[in-house]
Amino acid sequence: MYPFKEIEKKWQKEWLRKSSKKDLSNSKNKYYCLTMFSYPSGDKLHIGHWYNYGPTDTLSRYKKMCGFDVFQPQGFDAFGLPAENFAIKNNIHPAISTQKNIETMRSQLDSIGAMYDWENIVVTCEKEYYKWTQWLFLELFRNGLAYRKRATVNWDPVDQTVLANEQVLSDGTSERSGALVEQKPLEQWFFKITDYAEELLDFSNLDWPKKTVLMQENWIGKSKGATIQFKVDGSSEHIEVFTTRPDTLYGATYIVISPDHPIVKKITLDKNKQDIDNYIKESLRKSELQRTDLNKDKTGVFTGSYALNPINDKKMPIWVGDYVLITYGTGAIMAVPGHDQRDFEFAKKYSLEILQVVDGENANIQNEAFGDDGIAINSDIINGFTTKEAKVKMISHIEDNDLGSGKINYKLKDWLISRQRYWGTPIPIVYDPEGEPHPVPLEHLPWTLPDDVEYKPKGTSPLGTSKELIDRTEKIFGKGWKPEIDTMDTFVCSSWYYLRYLDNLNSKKSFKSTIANKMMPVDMYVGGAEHATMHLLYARFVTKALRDIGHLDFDEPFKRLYHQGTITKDGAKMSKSKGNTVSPDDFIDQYGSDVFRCYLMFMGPYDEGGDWNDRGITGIAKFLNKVFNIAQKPEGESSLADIKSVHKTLKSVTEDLDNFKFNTAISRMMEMSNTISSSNTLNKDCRNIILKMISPFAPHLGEELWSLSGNKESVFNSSWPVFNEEFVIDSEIEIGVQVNGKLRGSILIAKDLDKECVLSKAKENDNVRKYVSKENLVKEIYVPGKIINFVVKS
Ligand code: ANZ
Repeated sequence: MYPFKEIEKKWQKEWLRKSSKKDLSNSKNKYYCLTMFSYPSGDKLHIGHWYNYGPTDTLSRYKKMCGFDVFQPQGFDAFGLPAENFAIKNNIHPAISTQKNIETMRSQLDSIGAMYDWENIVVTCEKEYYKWTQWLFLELFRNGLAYRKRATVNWDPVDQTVLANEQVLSDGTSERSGALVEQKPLEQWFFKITDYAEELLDFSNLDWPKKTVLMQENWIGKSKGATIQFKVDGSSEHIEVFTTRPDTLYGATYIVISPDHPIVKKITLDKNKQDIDNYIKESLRKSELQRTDLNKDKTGVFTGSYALNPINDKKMPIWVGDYVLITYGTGAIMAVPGHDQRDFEFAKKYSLEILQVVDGENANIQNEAFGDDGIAINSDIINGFTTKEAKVKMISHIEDNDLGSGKINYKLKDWLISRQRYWGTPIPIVYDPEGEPHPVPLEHLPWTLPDDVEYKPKGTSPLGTSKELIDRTEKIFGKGWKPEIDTMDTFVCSSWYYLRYLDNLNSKKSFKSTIANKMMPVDMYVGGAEHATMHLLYARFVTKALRDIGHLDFDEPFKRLYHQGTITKDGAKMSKSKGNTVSPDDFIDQYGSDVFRCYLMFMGPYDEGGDWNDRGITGIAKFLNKVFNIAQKPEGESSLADIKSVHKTLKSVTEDLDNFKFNTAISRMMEMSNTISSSNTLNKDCRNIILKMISPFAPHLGEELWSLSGNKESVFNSSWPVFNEEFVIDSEIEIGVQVNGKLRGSILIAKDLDKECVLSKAKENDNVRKYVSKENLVKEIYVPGKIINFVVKS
């Protein structure tokens, strides 16, 4: 084995020694290559991290050799629950354990040998960073994009904190602790991401995986429909509903309102009150996801009151049912059991009227609702119209008659950012004696996270126990003033870090707009697909908000997005929370960092990942060893076959690198090394190409071999080689020979061989000879370079 330990240590040191902070304000031909930074929550980097960082660095190094001014920063997403839970479990203060973890991870990251711009490091739990996260909060607050509201929130009883909707899984459990999430009313801070719902649906200038775009679209959940007013019979009250199917108004036979709808109290008759109250209590225990689960039994209670269908004055019983959510639409629906499956099940259960008002293929509302589009029936003014036409007609009818109006709704809700935990950015808000919130002025930022806190969770915010924070607030603002004691969701920290990387040492500003406008958007963002709806949506929102406030002049943070696949272990996702991680350190010790990186890239297509096993790693070690030996062959002639192999490989590797196909690039280079290894000498051109080509994949080895062959400058300052067309195009081609249209053989011919020679060569082919003779030959057809067909008498 080549002396990888020595080589790797040497070049890591040398690269670090030579690296210096880039002047990004003067960057030409920039390429901002970003990987999602890691949480220092456990004590070690695992293979999954390496899988994100190693191959992406290969891309960065390649891009640098292609002449791009590559910026590849790295940092730590150091606040938040994972870090805090780790600290609690190990009984050390999160500041200390986080720092320790960062040091370990930093040395592991160094062992990747990536060309990180470490001078631009950000660590989100440091004052120098979170001061500006607080600035971001205040910018949003001043511009009406951060507000406080009492809301029923998802409460994780194990982690003792609120969770964003995105952090609750479809079975109603917390994605982190696995606990069944409860509902709890609390005063919380929100960011108004919903203001951007429409713009966030525009992906036109983004090169993103289709699946991720679809997930964001579904998460934003745009619905076109109408709101319609229903008068409550015998009262002055109205119930407004949101529907995506105004064309089914004639089929609406009852109303369902959410248990938390304020009108419930007003319209419930005395005799129904007890049942309704019990039902409301019961449903408050369920999460939204449990309530809307399509497979769950729908339940409800009759209020005793009726509404009038505005289109025909028919009486409709008003029910309370928890499959209707207060947070969506208007919190009330017109039930159309003939055409909505949830309503159908509800109507069957409680024997409510089911009417058919849309007809179409397979419409049979005896067994289930007919939810497809079709033709309106039993619907007076819209009979005979298609669903699409009927919707338009009905909306104009209700608008003309003041019964309601057309409306667009989004599923997206505002981003709940308050957390009742210690280890996060303090929300820079103080309350006056009347309880009104006020921003902490910029001069008092960073609004520091106090130390005198019992940080273990108890169900209320730990910051409330800090005497220092309370004293500080009163001292600055006056007697009776109180600090906000919640901290921010860690996703706030990561919603803008790509901007801070650009200007990380700026003590006067979060970042300089001129630098951001020059360097952004990120040209290539590589990270896990699990961030499709949270981080990636939040970052887009923050960029757009900062643009509108006047700090940025671009619309999107990440122009191209790529998700590396997941590395599994025995089928399960490798992750710290599952405790099935494999540490890369032992492999690096045994085979070296370059072998390990190449092995990860060789495992399979980069976006597919795979199940971890180390069976093939020795094959990669052999390959790099071979490269090590080839590079040291004496200089001399190279055979045409060798030259061709090198140029052809270069062509494929270049194409593969542009398309993230690291695995096929490596197998091409393996083939090449097999071809070349038996030759005694190597010409200079071939050697240079081989060394340059291997360098992004095995950077330490590449750099060492490049220097051994007499180069003073780093191989990464050299330019990516260009293949010679002449060696890539084959001068010989293979063409098929048919007899009476049936393929009987193939021949290898020189590309410019004339027709006569081609035909006689074809007739000499052993198999073709069996079918073709002078006697039976009728016609000879030759399509140059493609095919020969002999027509024979049978
Ligand atoms: C009548 C109707 C007839 C409906 C029909 C659907 C089909 P999306 O597409 O998800 O926006 N809805 C409205 N508000 C609701 C709430 N707060 N909780 C639960 N369900 C609610 O779905 C909109 C449809 O979901 C609305 O259109 C309404 O049912 C229901 F053949 O109204 B529809």
